[in-house]
Amino acid sequence: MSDFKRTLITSALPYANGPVHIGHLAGVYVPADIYARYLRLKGEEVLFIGGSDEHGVPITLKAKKEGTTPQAIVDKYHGMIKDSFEKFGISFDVYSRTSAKVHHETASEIFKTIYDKGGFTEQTTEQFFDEEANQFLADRYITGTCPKCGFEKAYGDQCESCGTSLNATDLINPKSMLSGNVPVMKETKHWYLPLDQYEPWLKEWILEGHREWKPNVYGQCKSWIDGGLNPRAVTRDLDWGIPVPVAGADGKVLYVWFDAPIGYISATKELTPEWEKYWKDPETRLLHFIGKDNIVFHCIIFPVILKAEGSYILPDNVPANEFLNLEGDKISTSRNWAVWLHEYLEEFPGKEDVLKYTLTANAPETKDNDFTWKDFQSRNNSELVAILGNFVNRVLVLTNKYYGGVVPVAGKLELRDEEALATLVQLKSDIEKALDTFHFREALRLTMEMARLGNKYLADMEPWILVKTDPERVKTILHICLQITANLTIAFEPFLPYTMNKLRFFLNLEKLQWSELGRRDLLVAGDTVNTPELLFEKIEDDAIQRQVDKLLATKKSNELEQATLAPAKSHIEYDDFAKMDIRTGTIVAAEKVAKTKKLMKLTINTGIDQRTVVSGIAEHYEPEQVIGQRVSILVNLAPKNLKGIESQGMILMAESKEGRLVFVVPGEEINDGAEIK
Ligand code: B3M
Ligand code: ZN
Repeated sequence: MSDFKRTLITSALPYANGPVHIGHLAGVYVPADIYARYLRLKGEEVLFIGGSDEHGVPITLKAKKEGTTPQAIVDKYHGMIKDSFEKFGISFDVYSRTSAKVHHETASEIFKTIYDKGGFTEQTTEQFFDEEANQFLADRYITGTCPKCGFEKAYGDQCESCGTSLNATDLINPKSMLSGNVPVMKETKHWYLPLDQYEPWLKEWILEGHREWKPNVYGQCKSWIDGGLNPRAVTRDLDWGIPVPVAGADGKVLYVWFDAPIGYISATKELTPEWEKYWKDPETRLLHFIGKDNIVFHCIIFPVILKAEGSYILPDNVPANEFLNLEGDKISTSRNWAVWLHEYLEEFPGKEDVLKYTLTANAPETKDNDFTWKDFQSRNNSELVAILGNFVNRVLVLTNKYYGGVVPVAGKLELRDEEALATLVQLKSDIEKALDTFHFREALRLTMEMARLGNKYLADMEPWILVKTDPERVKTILHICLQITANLTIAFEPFLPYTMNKLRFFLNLEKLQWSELGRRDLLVAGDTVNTPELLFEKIEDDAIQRQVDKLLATKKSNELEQATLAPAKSHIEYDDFAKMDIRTGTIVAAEKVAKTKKLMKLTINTGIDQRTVVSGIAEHYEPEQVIGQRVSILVNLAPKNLKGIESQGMILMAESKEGRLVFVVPGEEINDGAEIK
């Protein structure tokens, strides 16, 4: 790292087709933010880039679904996403968007440069076309079965189940998302990035040159490269996106995965006229923080684009994470199986750091991981409250109580004091090692060790007992505790920035540099501290239960939605229908049929007569509820004996998705006896 002068951190640009959830935060933005804050604390030159991805089929499909324009969709969600990130304190230096003019220009220029160099191949091929919608079916406009894993809802550009990047023509049983029809093949011309030609270079650059990449990242790259790379189309037949900037490309736009990563460059341009320093100077270290489904695009396709253009640096590392699940199930926008950041912000105001803490403590760094509300609660209550909060609070309360808030003078240190202070220094170096290698959950664990150390030291020393017999010794003990507390403001700053802001206020401390971590003189005798408030509050069971219930309700409604309606029965002739004599009627008496659960004996006024009908509604209604109920009744059904009662007809009931039976009722203006036909 020392070969570099500065670091450029990018974080994946979320599609502006929906709000962001905890999976986004855990996989990408929290680790990127921790790293950016850490480098800033070290006084390094660093930029942290973010923005919304506003092109591609995910946007146009969402617009279609909401019955609005793609522009309206991206405006809405870009605003929402940006707001959530701001409130969570994700410390971007710039948060841009790919519909920005500077981005259209930058992406077009890069395409043109490669085009002019002859860096693309042109191919006319047959692509899927929806005749009803009169449109070519790019990427997510088409679904089908993944040829690799058999997942039935793979998209035309990628299978979300196994992560494979696909061409639409690879799909088995392709289907149009527009009409649901089987598409036809139609000729169209596109420009391709000849990835195959870059194979030897990729082998050398990644497989030889970047063995230090995380095993999940290196492994995916290796399997891609070893599997052989094919030319990949970088243009699409679509009406939303950046128009292909060459002659003869009417109605075509740049492929979203061509333009989106260039968004990192455009955002840097938007931020600073010195953008080239960050993108073209080999002394810049470029890092892409992403989720695992984006690995191929950031490690292979984007680098090939940059290489083909020729004047840009390449990523030095791509610390991609695996996925976060929620309560044992894959997070899914379409199934609403997520914890949405904008909702969390409303439901747990002031607890941004708590969520970040939980997500980091349980980060999906080496494998998929699970977020549970129970774990969230216990991380808060038994770690943040019971260790960090408790330690800080006791130290500040005692300092106020014994010394009126003035930092006491330390006497001669005992071995135990020296040991505690030495452990701080050791922990600092361990935390650095973890952060430098993107092991954020380990770094957080070690940082919490620092608070644990303080908590234990304080408990072992028992100043509240000693104060009666050896008040001088107590001064030393609290002096040490205050130094530990001051050190925590540095160590926790990358992880819990809002909380450390508060803690610095309690201690009357400025923001300190990372290099000062481990010092034993961050506060000096005579400095004053303020009366503390609690750093964290306990989260009660009912708050957690509300979240669990909310998810249960989601699960239930998903299941109902999935419960498929019975298919239509086969045709009958009109005469068959005409045989039925259905009338309007009113229930005039009702009683449960003894020794049965389901049956109710009804007396019904049919207009033509009063008759008895035995009906299976007793599990759904009480007799007194149905007296007076209007009904539709089939009066010429052959009588049938049920539990010793002759049933003379059948009332019509509709069955809801939940299996509830509901009366099919004639309008009020119809008298009993009217024929239904
Ligand atoms: N928007 C995909 C995603 O949100 C895509 C990332 C772009 S990064 C340049 O997972
Ligand atoms: Zn698959």
